Amino acid sequence: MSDQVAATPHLDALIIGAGFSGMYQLHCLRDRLGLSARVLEAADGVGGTWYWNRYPGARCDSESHSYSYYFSDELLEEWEWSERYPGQAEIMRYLNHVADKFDLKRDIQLGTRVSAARYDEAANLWHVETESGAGYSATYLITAVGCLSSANVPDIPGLDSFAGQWVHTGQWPHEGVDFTRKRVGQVGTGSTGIQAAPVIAETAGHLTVFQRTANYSVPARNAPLTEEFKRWCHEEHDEIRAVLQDTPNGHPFRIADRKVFDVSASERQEIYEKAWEKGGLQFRASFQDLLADKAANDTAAEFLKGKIREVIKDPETAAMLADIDHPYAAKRPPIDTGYFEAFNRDNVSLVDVRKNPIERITPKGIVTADGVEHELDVIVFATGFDAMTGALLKLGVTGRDGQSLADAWYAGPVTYLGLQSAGFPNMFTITGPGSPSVLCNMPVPIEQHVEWITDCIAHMRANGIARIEPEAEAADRWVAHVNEAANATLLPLAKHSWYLGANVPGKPRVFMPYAGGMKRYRDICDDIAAKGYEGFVLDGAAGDATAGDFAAADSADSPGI
Ligand code: N01
Repeated sequence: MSDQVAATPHLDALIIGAGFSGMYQLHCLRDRLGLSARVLEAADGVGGTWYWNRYPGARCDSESHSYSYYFSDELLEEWEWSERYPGQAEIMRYLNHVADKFDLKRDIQLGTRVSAARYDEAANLWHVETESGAGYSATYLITAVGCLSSANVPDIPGLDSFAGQWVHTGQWPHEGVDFTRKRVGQVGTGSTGIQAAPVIAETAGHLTVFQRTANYSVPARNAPLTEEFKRWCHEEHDEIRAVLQDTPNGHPFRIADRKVFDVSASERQEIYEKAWEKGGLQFRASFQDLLADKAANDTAAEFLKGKIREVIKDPETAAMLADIDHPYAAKRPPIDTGYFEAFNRDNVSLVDVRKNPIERITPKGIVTADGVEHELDVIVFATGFDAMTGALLKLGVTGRDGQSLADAWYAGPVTYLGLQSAGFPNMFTITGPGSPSVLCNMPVPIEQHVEWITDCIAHMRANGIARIEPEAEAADRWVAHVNEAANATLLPLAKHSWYLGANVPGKPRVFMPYAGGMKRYRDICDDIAAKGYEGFVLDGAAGDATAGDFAAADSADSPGI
């Protein structure tokens, strides 16, 4: 265990996780409210998802000037990103810089994995245990474990017998993996696989990509930032912050007002071409109805499939890559640097495991249903995560009356605003299920949650409120609203999406993130707080107002766009 901190029997607040969320939460509670607070972090360094995801090509899909904290002007002024999209190593330098600047490390206990958290009603305290047997108690428990931190390694028979090396992209070895002249198999073609494949192909002897669901991708067009752009970021950070906070998905670009069929087919083609040339997630913002109207979406889907066919030389491979079964951006849309081009290399091949599923792994490699044994030296699982709930449920949380979080969520997560669950007083979740989180540029929802939680705790302390938790009815109404918001978009049409939990066998199929837009969500949270924490029970007394119906989702505001 590094960076040891002397054990403290009781704290005001215990925070689990030292990524973007946990670090800012520590700063707010300790330095703004003056509470005793500590972060417990399983890794040996800060950084959260970026600590673990060191796979080749790991880079953020959000543009660097938006993938930053905006709470400190001084930080914004002193930090300078080098490229349009920040790479994993640069993000780690940034997060370490933040941790040092705000002197956070002295209250972050590394190498400490939480194994249980139990609410003690009589004492109104959370008792937290770690794998090493240490115990803590705290009044407030804040989980900052990230939405994509519980690696999903598929349960394929024979994996243990594999004679080569296998790795998951989300648990990448710090010493790296040498692919030189090796036969590499990559399972998975989500955002991660699409980033990793072209980089692995550069050194591998041969790369075989096992594709279950074909995916769209738009070129990232990463490049070094110009001095002029860097200057603009420093001078205009107030304006950039305003855009980030005003857009439905927290990105630094606005969604066009026009609808797909407002323009002629040739104008549309021109708009898509320009967006393609510009590159990045901004492609989604070309029209406001791309995620609301299937016919509108089809035009973008056809454009992108056409690009795949144009790039790929081998017609059979092109057909497999363009055989995409979901609307564009109904799954998290990847962006890439040379993904499709990689399939034109002699050392890269594609296997369709929708048609011929992986049956087993042998000491030599992967056997598919057609009986072919694909001989491999390394298997890379780019198979994603038990998203949004996996890491939370692994904490072993038990709330009031001995009810576990796993039992409370047996049919899918039930939260109020993604922030709290009924029966788990004083436990807050940053970017939990039911909040916009993964549908946004993450630092934006993270800062909003941290600040809302901080204000809530400040309110409790100022008013002698010992406990806060949602009314069960308010949480149920919120879940209904989350469904309503998702159903106003095309997002649920992607049947194999981790947004729905569909990538993990046996996981309840529930659309988890809030698709009503970050701006609307922020307004709802602020309104609820302004009304005396409507829908929450404060210190045993019901809040003075009952949560309203949150207004119908406006599809034009969908953050998936
Ligand atoms: O994971 P995924 P990811 N047999 O779940 C396949 C964020 N991210 O790590 O679609 C065969 O998207 C699975 O197939 P299917 C971003 O939010 C951010 O790529 O389930 N295949 C799919 O192709 C992203 O969405 C950045 O049919 C199997 C792939 O594995 C999220 O992380 C960069 C399989 C998993 O795709 C997750 O992305 C990268 C099996 N048994 C990622 N099991 C940033 O820029 C799964 N698959 C911040």
